[in-house]
Amino acid sequence: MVLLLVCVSCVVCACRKREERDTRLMVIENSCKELIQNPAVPKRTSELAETVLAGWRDKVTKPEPILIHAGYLQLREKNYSLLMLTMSDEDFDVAGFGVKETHTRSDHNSIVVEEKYPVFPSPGIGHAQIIRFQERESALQRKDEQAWANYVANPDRVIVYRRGQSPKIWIAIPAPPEIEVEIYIYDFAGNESEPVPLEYGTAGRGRQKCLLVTENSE
Ligand SMILES: [Ca+2]
Repeated sequence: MVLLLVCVSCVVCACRKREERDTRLMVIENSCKELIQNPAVPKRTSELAETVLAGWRDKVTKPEPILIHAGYLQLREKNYSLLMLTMSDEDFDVAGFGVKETHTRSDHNSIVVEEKYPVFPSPGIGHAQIIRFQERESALQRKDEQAWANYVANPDRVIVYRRGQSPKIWIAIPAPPEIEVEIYIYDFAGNESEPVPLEYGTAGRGRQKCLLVTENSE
């Protein structure tokens, strides 16, 4: 009897996992197809979308996350800007993102800023995400390590995150060649994606809409 219950439970669990993967695949297929078919999307981004799509379709769950595109929008009437991550993680456990900035001064000396932001409170993230951030205007504006350690240790972290009360996130607005910015994502198991350059606007069909919003707010 006990064995029978265990078997039924295993079958139900396997069905749920398959359904969950099918739903996630449907979402990722839509966003990847949009990127692949849009001629305005940079070749590097559409190639990453093709890699992601092939990865999901082979039905072998790979744990390494892939960041397809990292875009930003400056909201002139707000005290924050938006980071828009188009990403894929087949086991859906993205924990946060990292930022790598190179600030080159007029004397040609460079300052490199590297920070990791564990924004997501628990596994369950693996698709597109929009995150508020503060524009770093100087390489001296840095992540508050203590505030982030407190945030990660907070047992009510999920509630804090949902209320948008996580500590400040600093990201410089790219201005090459003086300021170059790359973003990558990582998961709870410690797997990291390759970095991609931070670019103005979002990827895909939303790109034009986002650009229009920004231009109209000027
Ligand atoms: Ca993962």
